[in-house]
Amino acid sequence: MDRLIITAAVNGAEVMRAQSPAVPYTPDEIAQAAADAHAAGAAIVHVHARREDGTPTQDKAVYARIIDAVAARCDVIVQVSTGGAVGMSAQERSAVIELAPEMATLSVGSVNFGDGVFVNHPADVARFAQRMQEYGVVPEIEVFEAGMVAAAVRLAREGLLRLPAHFDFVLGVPGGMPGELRHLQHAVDCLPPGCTWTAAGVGRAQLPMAVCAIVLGGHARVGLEDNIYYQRGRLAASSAELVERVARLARELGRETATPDEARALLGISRRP
Ligand code: KMH
Ligand code: ZN
Repeated sequence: MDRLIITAAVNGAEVMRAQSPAVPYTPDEIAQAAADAHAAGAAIVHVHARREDGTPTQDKAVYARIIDAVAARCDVIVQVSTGGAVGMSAQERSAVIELAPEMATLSVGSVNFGDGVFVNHPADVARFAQRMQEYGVVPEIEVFEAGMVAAAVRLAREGLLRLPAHFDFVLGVPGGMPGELRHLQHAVDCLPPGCTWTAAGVGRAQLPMAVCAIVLGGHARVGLEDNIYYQRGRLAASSAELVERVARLARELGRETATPDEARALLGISRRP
């Protein structure tokens, strides 16, 4: 099996300090959380831009500050969000692609997202994919329902995506596929040959999905975006603490963690910003 790529999703767009005081908001706080997660074993950090008060923004100037602040600390891969927050327009979400980051998320379908709807119109998805090709950005395809894998294959047939690609199975969003092994296994079984995948379990599904991914030969995403608890009743001190546990479990199960450069090789990232 390949080395395990751990992605740290350090803040997201929805979780606020009122829920977890460890959620980073400013570019410096996000970069420090990224560096700490990297030191704990993460090869990729998935980041969302926030304003000073913590509200989500897709302002590309803020993303540029985050990317620079991370690069000043370590060589971890920065994967920016083009998902943003529920309710944002596709236009505001996509502006960050123009920074030509190493990686960006690409959501390929719509899904109920808790009390809201995460809307991804097919025409917008095609534009996001096209822009990522233009700017040489490696996409991570976000899959909230197994049928979204077929949507990605359709994009590839239209020449908007290169296969094999890298997928992120998000399990446990209320409205999406549940955080259970049978759902993860089905999503994996739907993949075209040669694709790589990460499992991101939400809430209490985070740790079990990460362990399933370690054993099945996938990769794992943890962090405060998806889950703020270390264990029942105890908040995680940081995303790094969640990364450190998965890295330790992976080693116990016979998989070493990938460095950022090893992850670049596995995911076909050839260009450093
Ligand atoms: N905040 C969610 C609505 C992504 O980063 O690309 C979407 C999201 C996915 O977090
Ligand atoms: Zn995200």
